[in-house]
Amino acid sequence: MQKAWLCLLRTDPHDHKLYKIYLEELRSLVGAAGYTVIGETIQTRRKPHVSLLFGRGKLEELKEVKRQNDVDVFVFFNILSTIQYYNLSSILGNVIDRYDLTLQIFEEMSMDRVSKLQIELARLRKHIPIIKLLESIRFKSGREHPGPRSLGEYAYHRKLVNLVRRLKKIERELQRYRRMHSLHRRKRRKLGIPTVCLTGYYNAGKTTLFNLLTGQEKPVSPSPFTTLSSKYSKVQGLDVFLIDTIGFMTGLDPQLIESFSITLEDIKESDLVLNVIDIAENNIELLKLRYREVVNQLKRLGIEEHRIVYVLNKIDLLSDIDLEYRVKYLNLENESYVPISAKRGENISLLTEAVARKLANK
Ligand SMILES: Nc1nc2c(ncn2[C@@H]2O[C@H](COP(=O)(O)OP(=O)(O)OP(=O)(O)O)[C@@H](O)[C@H]2O)c(=O)[nH]1
Ligand SMILES: [Mg+2]
Repeated sequence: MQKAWLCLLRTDPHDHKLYKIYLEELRSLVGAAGYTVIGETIQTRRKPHVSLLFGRGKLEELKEVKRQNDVDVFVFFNILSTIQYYNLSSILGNVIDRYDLTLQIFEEMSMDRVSKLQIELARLRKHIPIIKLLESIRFKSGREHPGPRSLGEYAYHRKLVNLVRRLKKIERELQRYRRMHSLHRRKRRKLGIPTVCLTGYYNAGKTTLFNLLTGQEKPVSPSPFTTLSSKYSKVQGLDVFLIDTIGFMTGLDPQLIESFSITLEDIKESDLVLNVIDIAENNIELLKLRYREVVNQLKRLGIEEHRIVYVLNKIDLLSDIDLEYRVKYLNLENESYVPISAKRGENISLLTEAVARKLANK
């Protein structure tokens, strides 16, 4: 297994909790991507170094870490700018940030054409600026010497042109898929069948619930992002169309989210959104952080509160008292929520009743 070293820059010196949760999240993602975590470096600095993220002293420490521990990859929690990425890679070798890590996991999980295209688009959007930077550095250093530009520079330029061409091609293909998608959506609307969408953090149990309600057998697993592209099916015994979607994640780069716009349109266009929450998450602060992340993303997508039902999943792992405590902790007492166990099929009729009621009141 490849050895990974985690790096995180903490910009708020008063934050004594949140950064630990971020690290825990990063650790589980790094594990899911198939690396073994062998250590971590955290630096507190109010302002990130513009071109290095960490301070120079800390980077010297990291160089030493690499030498002593044979690190295969440095994984940064912070999203790196093009120049930071370029400099850190030159100093430390293989460097990735949370964005790259997420893409790596997505790639592992992607089965269908739309997901693959969306991932490639996200990758190109990130890498084209880096190649551009490399090219401009080479060009500048080339200008210092008389004579024609070297073959190396030419190759870089060609590469860039090809990548931009590929990016445009993917954007066009995804645009075609998007049009096809909205056509399907309009057809469903004409039939008068309401659409209900399952959203939530990765691993919340969305697909387990989807399978239970529709009789499908879509893949379910404890690894993050098992579902990448939306799945669609009629609910058994209810005149409702159900959509299963990609899971959310803390601090996902907007560019990455933008690349998955087809999926996001499914959420936006739904009559009702089921916000599936793993209410049994061991770390109660992580539970809150994840809950807030999804709530914020839904707000950003313009989903109004009256269109949301909170589905508190995995109650088979909790006592009634614990469940009650957590409902209060998340301030959900006055919201419309249903505690269920998708795995055991507990309270499913309560959920379908709540869905039918909400749809009738629309
Ligand atoms: N104990 C328990 N485990 C559950 C329940 N629902 C789902 N799980 C487990 O939680 C894990 C994640 O389930 P999924 O249905 O794949 O979750 P998801 O939200 O679709 O995850 P992504 O597709 O990765 O976003 C699996 O190991 C399921 O078996 C439940 O009600 N109780
Ligand atoms: Mg899923």
